[in-house]
Amino acid sequence: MKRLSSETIQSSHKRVRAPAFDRAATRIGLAHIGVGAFHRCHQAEYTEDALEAGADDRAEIGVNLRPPSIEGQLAAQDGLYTRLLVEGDKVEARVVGSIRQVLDAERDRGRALAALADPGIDVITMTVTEKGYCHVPASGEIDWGRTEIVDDLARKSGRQSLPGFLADLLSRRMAADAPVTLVSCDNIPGNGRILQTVVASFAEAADKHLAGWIADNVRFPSTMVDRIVPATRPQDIERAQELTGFHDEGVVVGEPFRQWVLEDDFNRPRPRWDVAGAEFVSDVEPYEFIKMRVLNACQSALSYLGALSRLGTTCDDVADPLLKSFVSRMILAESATVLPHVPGMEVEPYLALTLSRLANPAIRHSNHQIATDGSQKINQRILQPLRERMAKGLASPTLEMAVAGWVAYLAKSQPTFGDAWQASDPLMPFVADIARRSSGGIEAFTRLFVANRAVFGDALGGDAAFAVRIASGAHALLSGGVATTLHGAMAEPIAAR
Ligand code: CS2
Repeated sequence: MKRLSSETIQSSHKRVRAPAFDRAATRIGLAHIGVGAFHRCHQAEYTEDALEAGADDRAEIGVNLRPPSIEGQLAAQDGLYTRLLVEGDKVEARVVGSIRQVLDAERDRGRALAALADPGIDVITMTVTEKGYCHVPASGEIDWGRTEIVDDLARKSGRQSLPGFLADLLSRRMAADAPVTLVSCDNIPGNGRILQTVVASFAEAADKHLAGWIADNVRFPSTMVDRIVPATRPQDIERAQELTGFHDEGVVVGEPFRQWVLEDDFNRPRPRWDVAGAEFVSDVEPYEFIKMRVLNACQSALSYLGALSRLGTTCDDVADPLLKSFVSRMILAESATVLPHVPGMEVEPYLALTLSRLANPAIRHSNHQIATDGSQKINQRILQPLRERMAKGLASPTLEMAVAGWVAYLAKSQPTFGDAWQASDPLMPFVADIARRSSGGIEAFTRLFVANRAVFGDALGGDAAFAVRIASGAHALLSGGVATTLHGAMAEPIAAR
């Protein structure tokens, strides 16, 4: 089987959609940090569409700061890869060519920095996962206690964290007098503000002159990005192979739906992602709130409650009538009351669309994948609406049950609570410690857990009644079973306490 590449694609005998533009005539004017499946199935496809429409001539260079090696995946393929869109039994394959070059910073840091510092690069997008920003989720400030940040501040170069790496990069761009726009495409609210905060705070502590240059020469628009793209499985690679006739190490699989809303704050010519449907608006926050508090909140709640019910993927979860009505009730009766109004994203139709997307049986998005790094996700998805309701004196039994589901999910990963699965979260050392200290008692575990201020903040972390409610929810989920417990939560009144 031939490997996909610029050369082999010329001789393809299958009818595969391939880049309909001259790749050699493009220039590298965009860059992306963190070329994972999500980037390849989202932003890179918007760039592909802009190139194909002849609206832009900027292709991109992709850089990975950490494994997996992007050079291993894409260098031998000249950056080409197949993206499959799947829905039910329909599948559509497209070979994407907007990534012209890839580099692993771990292999050659200097080369990656030099490439990203090229003044010809106008915009650098990034997907580095929520925890990559090294911020405190509850406050959005840089986490000065993070080992990577402490280590990076002690160094003058070769910095490893995202804020440190960007400080190294921006010093080079300062030397080259090359302003740039940095676009966070991760699911954290006000992602541009958070990126700006961590970069500016790090620079302020490391090099005040650089901090001043950044303030004048770097923009950080916020964005809302959306497409469901689970981790690629071996069978996806086989499927792409059947459709295209090529072996491809860079296959990505997503749903047909996609959306991208960006804050219109660029100091370099804006990429023409608008020709592919991206919207440039003055304020992204309302869009982010709706996406994270509806779609992402449903995904997270389902992932914990689904895993506790021994279900495998989101589509299995929403096929369960009780889980589906639980999340619908959580959004409509509770989260919706603290959502902004965005024309075209009204809650009821948006939730209906969300549930139909989540029910797509061709998307195998595993509960454990979504449950990963919950400490970085729960704030924007569940805790923030809960806090806002609490401030209005309103009870939130289903949002709180989603939190209890998270606590029970983490507890069950521990030997004292059954060692049911392996959970993955930066919080795991803390979880292991409090599990040992509470020796199998879920109430004690929950009280210690909820007192974690970096996740819960002061209002929830210091609220003893909240801790008691979460503990009793987690206890019920673990001992009384998921179905009975959810029925109980859905029957509770939600008016003022
Ligand atoms: C998911 C998201 O894994 C997760 O945390 O909730 O990746 C989700 O699929 C995307 O935000 C959809 O745009």
